[in-house]
Amino acid sequence: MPHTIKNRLVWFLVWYVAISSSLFAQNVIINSGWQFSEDHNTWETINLPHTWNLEDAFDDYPGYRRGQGYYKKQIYIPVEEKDQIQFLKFNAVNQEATVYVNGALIGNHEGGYTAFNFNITPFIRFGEYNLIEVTVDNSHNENIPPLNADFTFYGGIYREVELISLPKQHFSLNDFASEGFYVDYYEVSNEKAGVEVSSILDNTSNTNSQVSLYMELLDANGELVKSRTESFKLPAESSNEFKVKLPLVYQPMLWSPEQPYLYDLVLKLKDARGKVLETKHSHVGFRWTSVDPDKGFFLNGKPIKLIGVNRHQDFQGLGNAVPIELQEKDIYLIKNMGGNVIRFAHYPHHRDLYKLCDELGILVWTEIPIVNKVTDSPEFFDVCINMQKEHIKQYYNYPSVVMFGYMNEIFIRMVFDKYTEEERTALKSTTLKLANQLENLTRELAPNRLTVMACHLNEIYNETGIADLPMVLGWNLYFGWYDAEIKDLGSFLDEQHQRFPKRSMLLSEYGPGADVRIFTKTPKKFDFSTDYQFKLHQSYVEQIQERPFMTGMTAWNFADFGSEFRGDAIPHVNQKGLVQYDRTPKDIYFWYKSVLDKREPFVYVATNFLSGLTLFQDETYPIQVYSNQPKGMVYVNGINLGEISFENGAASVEVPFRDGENILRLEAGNSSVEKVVSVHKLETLDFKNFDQFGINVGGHFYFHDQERNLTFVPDQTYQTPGYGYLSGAPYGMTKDKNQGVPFNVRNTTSDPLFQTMLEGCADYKVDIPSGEYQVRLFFVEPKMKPTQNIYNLTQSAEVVEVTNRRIFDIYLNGHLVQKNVNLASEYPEKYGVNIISNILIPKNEGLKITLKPVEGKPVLSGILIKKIN
Ligand code: GCB
Repeated sequence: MPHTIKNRLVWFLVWYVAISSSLFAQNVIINSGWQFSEDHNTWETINLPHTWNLEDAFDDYPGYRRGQGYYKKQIYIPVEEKDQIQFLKFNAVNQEATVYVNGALIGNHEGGYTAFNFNITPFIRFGEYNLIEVTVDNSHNENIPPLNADFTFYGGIYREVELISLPKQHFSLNDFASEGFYVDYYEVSNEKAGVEVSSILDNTSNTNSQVSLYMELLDANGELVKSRTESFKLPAESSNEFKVKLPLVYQPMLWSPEQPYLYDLVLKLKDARGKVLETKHSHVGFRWTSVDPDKGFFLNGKPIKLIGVNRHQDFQGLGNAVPIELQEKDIYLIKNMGGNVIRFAHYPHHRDLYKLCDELGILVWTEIPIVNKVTDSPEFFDVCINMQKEHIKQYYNYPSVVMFGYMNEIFIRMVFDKYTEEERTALKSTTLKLANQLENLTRELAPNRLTVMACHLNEIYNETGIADLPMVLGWNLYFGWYDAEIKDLGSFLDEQHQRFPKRSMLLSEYGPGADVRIFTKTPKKFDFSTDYQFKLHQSYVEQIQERPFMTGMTAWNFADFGSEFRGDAIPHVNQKGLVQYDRTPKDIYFWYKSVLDKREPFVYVATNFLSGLTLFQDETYPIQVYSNQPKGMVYVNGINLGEISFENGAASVEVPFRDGENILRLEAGNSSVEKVVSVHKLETLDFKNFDQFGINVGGHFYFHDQERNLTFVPDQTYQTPGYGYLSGAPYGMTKDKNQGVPFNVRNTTSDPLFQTMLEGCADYKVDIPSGEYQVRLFFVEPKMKPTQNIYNLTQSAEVVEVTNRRIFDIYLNGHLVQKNVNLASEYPEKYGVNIISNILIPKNEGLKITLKPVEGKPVLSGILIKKIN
C-alpha cells in the first residue's frame, strides 16, 4: 500500500474512533492508583477496594479509628469527550463522602452501603488531567444509620468507582443512582407472562431530541422471544419517564431455585438516525411469590420452605474491601450447600452478588442498616428515607430479590440502655413513626415485593404494634445461646402464631458461636464448641421443618465476621459462621448440605478439625457422620462398625480409635469418603509417644492451640493415675455460659485456653514419670472490665476494681517458682501471662502444682508440660 494512502487510512481510523466513541456510553472502573492519607501529609498509593481499619479493628486495643480518610486521583479526560456528559459513580463509601473535582465541591453523600453518583461535566477540563478528591468519614454520626450494631464499620472507599461518559440523551443516572430503568412484570402465571419497562430518559442538550427505544427479550439461548420499538420526543434539558410493555410471552419458562431460568432483556436507546446511544441489559425471571400465615412461603404457587443464611460482606484480612471475585465465591458456597435464600444483612451488599443469586436461583432478602436504635431528628429520618429509595431503585431489577427490609432489632438498645419512662415512650413513638414511613415507602416503590423487618426476643415489638407493619416478620431468636434452651424455639413460635394468626413469620437469625479449635464430648451452652453448634442447628432445622406456618429460616451467619468489641473465642470476630472468616467451611456447613442438597448422594465425616485428639486407655470418641442418604456403613481401620441410620442428615458413631493414624470410611448410597484421623492414645502419661502434654485447665473441651501446634485436653478432677485438680472450681461457668471470661485476652491468639480457668485451685496433680521437664503455666486475671456486648445477655455485668484481687505463690513439687504473683497489678489489663520453669522430678513423685493463696483466690488457665530429658 502506498505510504500516503496508508497514512490517510490511519488518520481516518483515528477520526472514526474519536467520533464514534463520543457517541456511545462508556463506563470505566477507576480502582487503580489512588492516593490515600489519614492526615493530609503522608500519602500512600493504594487500589480500591480499600479500608483503613484492617489492623486496628483486630488488635488488642479497644476501638478502631473512626474519623476521616482522604483519597485523591488524577484522571485524564480526552478532548473527544467534550460533548459527552461525565458522571462519577461511587458504588459504596463508608460512611460519608465529600467529593471534589479540580478543587470544586461536587457533592456529599451520607450512608455507607448504597451507590451514589455526581454529574461532574461542568468541572472537567477536557484534554487534561483532572483531580478527584474524596474526603471519607466513618465517625459516629447521630444522623446516619447504623448508629450501633454488632459489626465493624470499616472506613473507606470499598467498592468500585466508575467514570461514566454518556451521550446527551441517555438513561438517567439521577434517579438515586439507579440504572435509569425499572423492570416490572404483568400477568405472570404458568401460561403467560409479560414484561413492562419504565425508562427514565434524560436529554441534557439544549435542543429537543427524537430518540427511539428498542427493547428485546432473548431466551437463555439468545433467541429472540419478543421485541418492540417506541419513539419518543425528549424536550431540551428534560427528564422523562416512559412505560412500555412487551407483548405477552406464552408458556414462559419460570424462575425458581431448581431451575433459575433467566431471559435477557436488552434496551437500546437510539438517536433519530438509528445510531445506538446506549445499551442496557437486565435479567428477566418470571416468578411470583406469596405468603400465607398458616402455610408459609409460596413461589410460583408452590410451597417452598426457605432455608439459607444471612451474610455479612467482610473477609479475613480484608475488612469490607473484598474483591468481588472473592465475594462471589460465597454465593457459590451457599448454593452448593443447598441454601435457597440469603438475607443480605444488615445493609445492601455488592450488586453483582444479587445478579449471581438471579443466575444460581437463590431468593433474596435485602435491607438497609437501620439497626438497634433510631435518632429522633429530621436529618436522621431524611437519611433513612433517602437510603431506602437508593436501595430499592438500585436493586429493583433483580428477580431474585423477593423481600425488601428496613429495620433490625430496632428496640434492642432501648431495652438495655438507661432511659426514663418518658424518654422510652418518646423513642417508641419515633421508632414507630419511622417504621411506618419506611413501610409505606417500600410498598409504594416496590409494590410487587414483600416487606420485612427483623425483631429480637422481646415483647416490645408486639406491644408497640411495629411487628404488624411488615408483610413478613423476621424473628432473630437465640434460644440455647443468649436465651433459655434450644428446645424453647418451637414453643415460642407456636405461641406467637396463636396470638398473631395473621402474621407470616421467618426465623431471620439463629445460631451459636463456634470455633473450630474447640471440640468436646460434652457440648454445653455458650462454650463455642463446634459440637454445640451442630446440636443447636440440627434441632432448629427440625423445629422449623415441623411447623408449616414458618416461611423459613436464615442462619446467623454464613461466615464469621468482624465485630470489633466482641470477646468471642477469636476476639473481634463474631463466630457464628457456618464457615470461618476466611470461608473454610466448619463441619456444620456440610451438615446443612446433607439435609438441603438432594441432587446427588453426599457423605461427610466430621473430623476435619479434630487435630490432636488425645484419648486415654479404652476411651472412644463420638464422631458425627453426615449424609443425605437414609442408611450408611462406617469402617474404622478396615473394621466394619455396622450399619447406621441417618436421622435429619446425621448419625453419631462411637469410634474405638487406636494410637496413631486411623482410617475412617463412610459409605452411603453410591458415595463414600475416607478420612485419616491422628489420635494420641495414652495408657499413662509416660511421654513415650509424645513429648508435650497440655491441659485446658477449667475447661470441659479440647482446645487445639495453633500457636503451639498442640491440643490441650479437657480438665477434670484428679483421677488416678492421670491428672486433675484437687481443689477449686471452674471460673465463670454457669448453666447458661461456659466460656469463662467472655473477653479478649491480650498478647495471645489462644484466647479459649485463657478464657476458661480454675479459681481457688490450691493443688493440681499430673502423674508423670521421673525426668526433667519444662512446665508452663497460663494465667489471666478474670475480673476484667467487660466491653459491653448487648447481644450477650448472659454476660456478667461485673465492672470491678481489679487491683489486688488475688495474690498467690507458685510452687512446683514444693519448690517455690514465684512469690506474690499479683496478676492485676503486675500486668496490663486482660493480659495473657505465661510463667515457665524447669523441674527435675525424682522417681514416681509426679508433678504437683501448688498455688498458695496470700490474698483472694488463685486462678490457673492452662498447663503445658514438655519433656526435656
Ligand atoms: C442479632 C443481630 C446481629 C448480631 C447477632 C449476634 O440479633 O441482629 O447483628 O450479630 O444477633 O450474633 O449476636
